[in-house]
Amino acid sequence: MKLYSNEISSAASRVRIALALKGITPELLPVSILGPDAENRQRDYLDLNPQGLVPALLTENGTLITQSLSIIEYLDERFPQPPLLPADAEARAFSRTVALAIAAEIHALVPPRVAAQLGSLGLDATAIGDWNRHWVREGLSAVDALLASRRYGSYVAGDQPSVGDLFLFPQAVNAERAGLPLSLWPNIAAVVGKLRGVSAFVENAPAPRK
Ligand SMILES: N[C@@H](CCC(=O)N[C@@H](CS)C(=O)NCC(=O)O)C(=O)O
Repeated sequence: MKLYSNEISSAASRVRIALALKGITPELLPVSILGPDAENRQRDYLDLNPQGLVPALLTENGTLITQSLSIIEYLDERFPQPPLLPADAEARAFSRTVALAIAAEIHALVPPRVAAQLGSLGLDATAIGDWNRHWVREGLSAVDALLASRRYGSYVAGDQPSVGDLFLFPQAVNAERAGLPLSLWPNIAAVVGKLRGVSAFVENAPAPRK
């Protein structure tokens, strides 16, 4: 399998962590995502993946699977051990709730394409940074409250990492880099503290932007 990826991408980080937990080493195909010449906006990549985003997984059959949650669930169905969704249906729903609370309500508001559009509307780098921190702070505060009310174990949804953890860890790492300490969110801090003991997470965290 081949993974279109970028080292700074938190969405690609989720998939790299899943692959590492499954013991799978894909061929990594780097796609640049920053600046006017970013490869993800070029015709070649858009012909392959019309959304122009990473990650995208190319299976051995030549099928391209996009969207990190779809890729992770595909991997989990094909390679069931260790499972990335809890056995209990309510815990499974909660794990996906946390994943989507991050992917749909935080990450979708702060990727490079949104920053570029805000810049073209006249916002400067300081204002765009404030925009990003606002949505991350608001979104992670909601996730922290969810975790406070619905913890199923020491990770997001049980005593094993599951999809919710795969989405939480990269977002939390990037929040700290943006100047938002995890001490703001004690429940997230506790889970991320556990995840820092799992090499698949630590070794596949998003790299800092240079
Ligand atoms: N919902 C998508 C989000 C993918 C996404 O936004 N990836 C970012 C990198 S973290 C990207 O490719 N950004 C390029 C851009 O914003 O132009 C997923 O979960 O895979």
